[in-house]
Amino acid sequence: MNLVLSLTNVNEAEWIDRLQALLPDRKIESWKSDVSDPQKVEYLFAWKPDPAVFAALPNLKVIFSLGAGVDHLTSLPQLPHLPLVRIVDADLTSRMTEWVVFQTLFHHRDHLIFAAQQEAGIWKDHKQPAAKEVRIGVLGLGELGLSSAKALKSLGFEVAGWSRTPKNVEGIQSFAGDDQLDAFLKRTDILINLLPSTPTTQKLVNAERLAMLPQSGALGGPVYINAGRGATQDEAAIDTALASGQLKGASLDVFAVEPLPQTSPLWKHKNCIITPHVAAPSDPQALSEYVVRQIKRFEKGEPLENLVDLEVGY
Ligand code: NDP
Ligand code: OXD
Repeated sequence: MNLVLSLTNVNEAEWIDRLQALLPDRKIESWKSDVSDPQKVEYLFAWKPDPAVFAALPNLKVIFSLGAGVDHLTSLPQLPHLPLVRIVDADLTSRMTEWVVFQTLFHHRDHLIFAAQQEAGIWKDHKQPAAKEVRIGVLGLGELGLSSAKALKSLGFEVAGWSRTPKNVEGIQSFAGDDQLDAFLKRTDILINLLPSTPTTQKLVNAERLAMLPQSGALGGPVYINAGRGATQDEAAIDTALASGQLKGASLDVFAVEPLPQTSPLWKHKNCIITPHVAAPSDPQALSEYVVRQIKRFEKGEPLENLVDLEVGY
């Protein structure tokens, strides 16, 4: 019934304190310390964990991912076939929705132009389209994609989403499966990527697909925004499209290699906003409460929520 944490590049002590306050009768330890009784550890809380942790804890019953994304676990050959719970939480969802709306409005309202004009002391207006003239396409209409799509719809944008299975959401056009991807891209002025990294989404946003985004839209060129995972995009294709003007702009929070190497050409584009994987940070208080709620459900014999389907990888 004890819990071990294996978190990389995260302030583990803070998480241990929060979890311990919520579960005072359990031993909660860091994998980095000597785990006092590995036989008694039933729960693992992980973010990019040390792969050795799985074999060392023979009685694990549930694995919790610190993130909404689970590719940091599913990519490990050592991952045991156990229930894997990911984060779905209102705090995380609203943080992501804020980031997506902020980046969308930034491009929609041509803020790059106005920021450059301010630097040069230029007072000059530019024609800006209404939200209803701009077609947004959200790749991945799950927890985060759907919340972002609804928020953008409420601002008046024309919104569609693409997912593996069709959706029926009022006011949001649904495209599903590989067969409908081209049609979805061909009607999209601002492409927002909130896909998980799975075997079927690797480099899904590539040169060929970027070229399908219309040049004739109300913004005067397509915009690409990604806060899902870097592995789902071809960074060289994005670099080329930004340099040639095929992409009018981009906002990128996630990259194939993080931190983004200094040698990446993406840093240099004036029309590309880069944030360091901060679109939706995991809040220790909100998410500790979530994990503890799941542990209590499990121990009462209730079903765990937000289980990952290990066959599809998300
Ligand atoms: P969900 O699992 O709720 O949603 C995933 C969506 O992607 C679903 O709509 C799913 O389709 C769709 N999808 C998956 N594979 C395919 C495919 N092959 N073709 C078409 N659609 C596909 O995940 P969340 O919305 O909670 O999170 C999305 C991702 O956001 C996470 O996996 C993580 O990588 C990233 N993330 C990034 C953060 C950041 O700070 N940058 C923070 C948190 C998460 P269907 O609905 O049919 O199943
Ligand atoms: C997550 C993330 O998956 O922060 O939650 O990327």
